[in-house]
Amino acid sequence: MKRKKILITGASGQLGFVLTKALQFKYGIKNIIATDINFHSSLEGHFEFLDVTDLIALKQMVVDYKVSQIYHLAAILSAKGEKDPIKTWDINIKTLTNVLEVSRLNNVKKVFFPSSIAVFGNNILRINTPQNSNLSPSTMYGVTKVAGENLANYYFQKYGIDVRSLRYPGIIGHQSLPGGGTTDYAVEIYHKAVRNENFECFLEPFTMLPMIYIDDAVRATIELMEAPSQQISIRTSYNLAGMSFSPKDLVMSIRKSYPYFQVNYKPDFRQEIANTWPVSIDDSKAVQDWDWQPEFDLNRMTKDMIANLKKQLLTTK
Ligand code: AKB
Repeated sequence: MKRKKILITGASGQLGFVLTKALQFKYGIKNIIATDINFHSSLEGHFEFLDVTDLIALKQMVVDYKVSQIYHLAAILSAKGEKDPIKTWDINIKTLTNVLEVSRLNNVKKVFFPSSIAVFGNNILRINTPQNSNLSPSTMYGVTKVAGENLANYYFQKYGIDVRSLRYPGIIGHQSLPGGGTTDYAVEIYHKAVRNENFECFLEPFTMLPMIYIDDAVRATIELMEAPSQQISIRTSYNLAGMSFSPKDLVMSIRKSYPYFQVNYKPDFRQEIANTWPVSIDDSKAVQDWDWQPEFDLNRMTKDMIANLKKQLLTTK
């Protein structure tokens, strides 16, 4: 059997960093090429600087290393994207079309493209948001994800490229910080708690959003990519659920370990984005097609986050 050669874009990002390690573990460190425009100093193995807007550079790398799969994670997220919507459109769409075109022309068989709950906007059922909801996103990031889902489907239908995708909820992990999302508060809050510092939350206390622990997000990605092709019935992007909670729920969970943890609420423009997103997600298609089951609920995640962040604090002291 031909060995997989996997190229990851955005490997220094919040998800990319952890997914790179998981893929290195699963397929062998020699078979993974991690790329980004920034270097994460804890990344091990083969790393290359790559700006995915540069079609020639991407193509060269795919040809040189005989890449057979691409996980394309590089993107601008929802909140940062609203500061410069045109740049967000340019970067998110240009990088995805480059990845798909290079794949088409150079025999890359499989591509992973992350979508997001940001594809949903007003006019949806916000509780258990169904897979086939109307997609009218409220952010440019969401607009690029809707377009990306359709591009993924197009390249599958027209050229037979095995593109697979997940609509990630907010991802929470201890290994790396998110950059520029509406759900970022749910990571930052743990960093403050373990340092015994107060936290200022940019969302209102009862803003319930879909979230997922990074271990589950990484496992879902690999399970989707490993599933037999005939089981994949969604070629735009699968709804994916982990848990749902509000800032208030999260504070209560943290207070089990830090009873005096203080939070004050100062909602900003990100509140308006969150108001248009689902409260919870119906991921029955993922359950049906490739047997998806999350393992982490809020309290289990909190225990794991706190234990790991405490360890990190001790080693950096
Ligand atoms: C964001 O908040 O922009 C991301 C996402 C839900 O896609 N975390």
